[in-house]
Amino acid sequence: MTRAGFIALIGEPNAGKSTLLNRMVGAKVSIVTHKVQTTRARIRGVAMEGESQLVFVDTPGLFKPRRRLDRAMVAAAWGGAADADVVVLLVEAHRGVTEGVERILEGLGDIAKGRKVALAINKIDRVHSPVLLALTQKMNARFPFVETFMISAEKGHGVDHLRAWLAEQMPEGPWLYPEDQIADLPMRMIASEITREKLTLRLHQELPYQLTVETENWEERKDGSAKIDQVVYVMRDGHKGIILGNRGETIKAVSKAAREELEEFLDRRIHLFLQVKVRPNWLEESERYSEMGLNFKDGN
Ligand SMILES: Nc1nc2c(ncn2[C@@H]2O[C@H](COP(=O)(O)OP(=O)(O)OP(=O)(O)O)[C@@H](O)[C@H]2O)c(=O)[nH]1
Ligand SMILES: [Mg+2]
Repeated sequence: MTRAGFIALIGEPNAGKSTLLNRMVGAKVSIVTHKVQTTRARIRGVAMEGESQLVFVDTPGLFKPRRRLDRAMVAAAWGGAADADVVVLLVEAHRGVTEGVERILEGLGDIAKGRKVALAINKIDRVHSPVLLALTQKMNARFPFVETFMISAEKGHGVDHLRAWLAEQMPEGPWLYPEDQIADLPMRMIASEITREKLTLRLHQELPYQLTVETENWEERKDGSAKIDQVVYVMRDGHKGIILGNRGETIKAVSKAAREELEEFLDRRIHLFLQVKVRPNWLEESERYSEMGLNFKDGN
């Protein structure tokens, strides 16, 4: 008898949701950075555990939204939780019950009505065990989690145990994806995300938030390689200058890093061309949202 279902990973920005998704899938499907608000839309990764197919849904971090993009991201995250069979709330071991975690706990009541909610205390590599015990008790006093796991998504501690438990929770039924599929995200979007990750890692302060990357053209070549054209949208001339860098060195380095990762992911040669365009109002353009996989109206 086969099983299959959806597992939503939710939590504050930077909790390690994307890191966990990638580890579960065994490949880098969702981008990861040390900065908050890296993931912008729901990203599905598929993992197999025995006869169970686990479809992990990585979501944007949950935080107090201020701008349209924030609101669309937070709506996508809660929507992911509401659509799942099991929800896993990730909290950071060393940060404990923050204000942000409190706010998520308030929203969990409704979500728990139709599904199981488990707690995963992540980044246990950063704390000593007494802290974990106290945090487990505190969290479980606030919300009736069906199970608590202590993990390090980065180092892999406790992840097998979590995966095995999740496999048992999946409803009986046919698999939802071919056995060898690891992600449900168009290649052009994966390509845009990789470039956005490299930009985010290189740029400082608020800038990563103010840009978006789109794959405009994807051309298959006879020699087996592909030519990919991407546009980086920014809001101001000054931002364009920062992204280009002195004599174009920043954009060159980003382009090289993104190309190398894409080549590894696709196992073929890639020619990547990046163009930076100033678009003062892109955060208010519905097309930008659909390209990101978000619902523009959710940002109202
Ligand atoms: N020490 C430690 N760091 C971790 C662990 N898991 C994730 N990280 C780091 O935490 C940072 C954030 O990880 P992400 O996976 O991008 O977090 P996220 O929850 O997806 O963040 P958003 O997409 O912004 O909501 C990265 O620098 C990770 O390397 C862990 O188990 N231990
Ligand atoms: Mg993420």
